[in-house]
Amino acid sequence: MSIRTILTVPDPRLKLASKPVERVDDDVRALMDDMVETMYAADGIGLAAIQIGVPKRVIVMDLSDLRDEPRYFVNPVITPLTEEVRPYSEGCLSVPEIYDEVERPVRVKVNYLDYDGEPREEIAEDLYAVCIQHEMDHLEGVVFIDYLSRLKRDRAVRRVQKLVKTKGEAA
Ligand code: GNR
Ligand code: NI
Repeated sequence: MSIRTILTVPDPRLKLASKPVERVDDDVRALMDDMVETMYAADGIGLAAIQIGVPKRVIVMDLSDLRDEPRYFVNPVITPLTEEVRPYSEGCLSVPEIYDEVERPVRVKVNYLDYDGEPREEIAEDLYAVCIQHEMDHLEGVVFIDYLSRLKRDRAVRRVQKLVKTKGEAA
């Protein structure tokens, strides 16, 4: 297992639509293992493969307090179950230190293949619903700041560029 570098905006790879996985094999499981290690190292609650530069429809997540309940989603599909939306202050490992409110449906159905390639279906609510929709967006090349005003988005990108630059100089 290894910790991979997380891409940050405005990296053009974050705009790519990711491709479906044909088979959940050991290569895909090795990718998911690296993603979970990378997510834990960065203190995130979710990570999409494109965030480490791999354009495959793979997501990992851990919403547990002890950070010992990793979940794996291959080729996920979500269906909104309500028109009711709720705002939540979102962050993203690809937009470090920026937080802003995004409105999303409060309940969605999630169909996906798990770590063993078995099909699963779940109902997501609360933070799970927020996170899976945030991650699904990454698979389509969408980052949460794309929902903000042009002004806020441009400001966020510039702040991230500055942050990455100063961190790079410190290293
Ligand atoms: O770690 C993360 N926290 C978070 C907080 C609110 C809404 C969504 C998220 S997902 C984010 C990790 C990430 O960037 N996943 O793509
Ligand atoms: Ni994100």
